[in-house]
Amino acid sequence: MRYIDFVNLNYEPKEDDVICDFRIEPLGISMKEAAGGIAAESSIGTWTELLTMQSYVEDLHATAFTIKNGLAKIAYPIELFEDGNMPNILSSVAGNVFGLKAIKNLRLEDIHLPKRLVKTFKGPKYGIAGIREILRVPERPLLGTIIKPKLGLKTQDHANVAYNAWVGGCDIVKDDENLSSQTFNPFEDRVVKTLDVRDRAEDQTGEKKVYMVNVTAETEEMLRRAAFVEEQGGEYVMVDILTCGWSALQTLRDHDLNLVVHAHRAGHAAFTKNPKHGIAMRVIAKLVRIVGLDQVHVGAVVGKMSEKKSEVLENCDALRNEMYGLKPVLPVASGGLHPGLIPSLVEIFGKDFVIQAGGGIHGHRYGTASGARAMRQALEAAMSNVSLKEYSRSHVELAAALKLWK
Ligand code: CAP
Ligand code: MG
Repeated sequence: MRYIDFVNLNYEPKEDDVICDFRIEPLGISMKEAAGGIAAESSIGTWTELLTMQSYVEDLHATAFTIKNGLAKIAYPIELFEDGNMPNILSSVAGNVFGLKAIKNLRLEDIHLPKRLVKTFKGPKYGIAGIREILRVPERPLLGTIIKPKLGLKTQDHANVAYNAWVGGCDIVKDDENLSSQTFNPFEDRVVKTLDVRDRAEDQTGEKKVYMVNVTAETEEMLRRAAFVEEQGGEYVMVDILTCGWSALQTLRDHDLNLVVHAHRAGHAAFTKNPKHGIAMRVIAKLVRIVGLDQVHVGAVVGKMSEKKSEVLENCDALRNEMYGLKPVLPVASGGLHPGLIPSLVEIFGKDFVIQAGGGIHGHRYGTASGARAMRQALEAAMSNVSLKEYSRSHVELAAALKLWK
C-alpha cells in the first residue's frame, strides 16, 4: 500500500473507530499524501509500497477521511489497539509520525475514543461531585494553595505554612510539582506533620481541609507512598502525570485507593504550546479523564502561563462534557494567580473549578494566612457580585492584596 491508499474521502467512520484530528504542514509532498502517510505510519504501513501484506492486515489500515484547511481526520479500526492500554494507543496515534521528514509540522488537535474502548479503562473515582462531597463545599469554586518556596522548606516549616493557609481560608494545600522526598523534607515525616496541622486547622475553622501530597516517584515507590497517605488519613494525592507516564498513571488508578488523584502536567508545554507541532492539551485532558484522575490543570488565561481562553475552555469541556457516563473531572486554574484575578476567573470557568495560588497567597504583605484570607474575600465578593474595590473597603487583607498586585 502506498501512502495515498490510506486516503478515502468517502469513508464513513464506524461507531467503534478511534478518530484523530491532525493539523498537518507537509514538506515537499501534497496534503493528501501527507495525510495518507500519517494514517499509514500510525497504523499498519511504512514508507515503501513494496511491503506486501496479507489482505486481513490491509483491512486494518487507518483511513484519512476528511482533509480541509490543513486539518485531516483519520479513523483507526478498534482492532488496532489493546483494551485498557493507554501507552499502546499513544504509541500508535502519537508515536513516530511527529518525526517524519516529509511533514514539516504536525499537531494532534483532538482525539475521540469509542465507548467500547473507553469502558476498558477505570475512569475517575470521585470527579467533581465526589470532591465536593469530601470537602463539603456544594457550590463555590474551591480555593487551593501551593506551598512556596517550591523547595527547601524543612518539614515543620512546611507544615506551618500549610496551617496558615488553611486557617486563612484555603480548602486545599498542595505540594509543588518538584517536591518529593528530598533530604530537607522527607515524605513520611511531611505527611504525618502536615496532616496533623490539617486536623488542627479543621478544628479551628470548622471547615473540611485537604492536603494534596505529591507522590511522584518510581511506580512501586509511588504506590507505597499513596498507600501511606491513605493509612495516615489523607484523602488526596497529586501526580506529575507526564513525567511519571501513562503506565504509572494506570497502575496508580488501578490500585483503586480511596484517594482523590490530582494531575499536575509539569512539562506539558514542551509539546502543547506550539500551535503547529505537538499534542493539544485537550487530548491530554481527555485521556487523563479516561484513565481516571479526578482533577487536572487546564491553564488559567489570566495568570503567568501562555494559554489562550479558547484553549482553556476546550480543556474544560474535555473534562466536564458528557463522555459515556464518565464522571466529570474538576479543572484547576493555576499559575500567577492572585485575588485581583478572581472575578475574571469565575467569569471564565463558572463554579466548578479550583483556584490555585502560590505566590499570590504566600507573597502577601501580611503573610500566608492574610494571603489566603484575601483570596477567600475576593471569592466571596465575586460570588456575590460585589466589586473587589467595594469589598476591599471592609476587608483589609483584600485591600492590601489589590494594592500589591494591581
Ligand atoms: C504555580 C505553580 C504551578 C503552575 C503549573 C508553579 O505557582 O505551582 O505548578 O501553575 O502550571 O510552580 O508555577 P504560582 P499549569 O501560583 O506561584 O504561580 O497550571 O499551567 O500547569
Ligand atoms: Mg508548581
